[in-house]
Amino acid sequence: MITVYGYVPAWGLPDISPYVTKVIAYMTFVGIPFQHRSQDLARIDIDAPHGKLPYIVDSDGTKVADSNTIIKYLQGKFGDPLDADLSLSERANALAWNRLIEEHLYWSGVIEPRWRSDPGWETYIPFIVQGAEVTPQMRAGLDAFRARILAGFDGQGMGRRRSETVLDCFRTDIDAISDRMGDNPYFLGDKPRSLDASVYAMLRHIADQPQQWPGTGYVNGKPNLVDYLDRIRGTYKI
Ligand SMILES: N[C@@H](CCC(=O)N[C@@H](CS)C(=O)NCC(=O)O)C(=O)O
Repeated sequence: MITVYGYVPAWGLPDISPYVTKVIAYMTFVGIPFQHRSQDLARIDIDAPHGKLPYIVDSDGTKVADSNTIIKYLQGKFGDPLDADLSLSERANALAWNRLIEEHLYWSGVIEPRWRSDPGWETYIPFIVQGAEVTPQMRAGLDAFRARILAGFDGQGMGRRRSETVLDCFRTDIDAISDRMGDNPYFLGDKPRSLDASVYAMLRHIADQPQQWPGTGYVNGKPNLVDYLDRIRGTYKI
């Protein structure tokens, strides 16, 4: 059995991380059994190869980090039922969308509302600790983790932009995703592809996160994205 190491479930999603949710979505789409475990955050830099989640541990002890590398590993081990018939041009297209979603939209649509915004951060804490009482020591650990994430936000560059500009980036990406999807049942057409694990996880996280910010409701204002999220949840129960 493969173990997926992540954070904790929240607001009806398997994990508060979109990348952990993505790996779980992929494994659910293709029917690979797994168990989800919460990483001890005090040990994240010891246990997680990149100090980030997800990573998986296979039953023979093989450890693989990074959601895209994990999916490649799973495709190598179990075959590639979702993408095997894609042409090179379709693969290139899928890669470009994956990068937009994971290397750009993630920062504007997830990190900005949850980690940069002070009210967003206060909203987030009870979910991270799963409702436990937050002691001063825990609070210091949480705030240190926030500083670590915000250092990444700054390093990526999105965090150096004013919030108004970040919001504009967010809306532009969501518009593009909605326009590209059009009436397709799945992002690239009429079949689910591995890219849908990424699209679904990120859009679901953005649409469902409890933080109130100027981007709240933007995904839900796109009927084709709402249909897409409903279709995948209805089919795969994630
Ligand atoms: N490229 C990685 C990104 C993983 C990632 O950024 N995970 C976040 C949670 S959503 C994390 O663990 N961040 C901790 C950190 O940046 O220190 C993947 O696709 O798995």
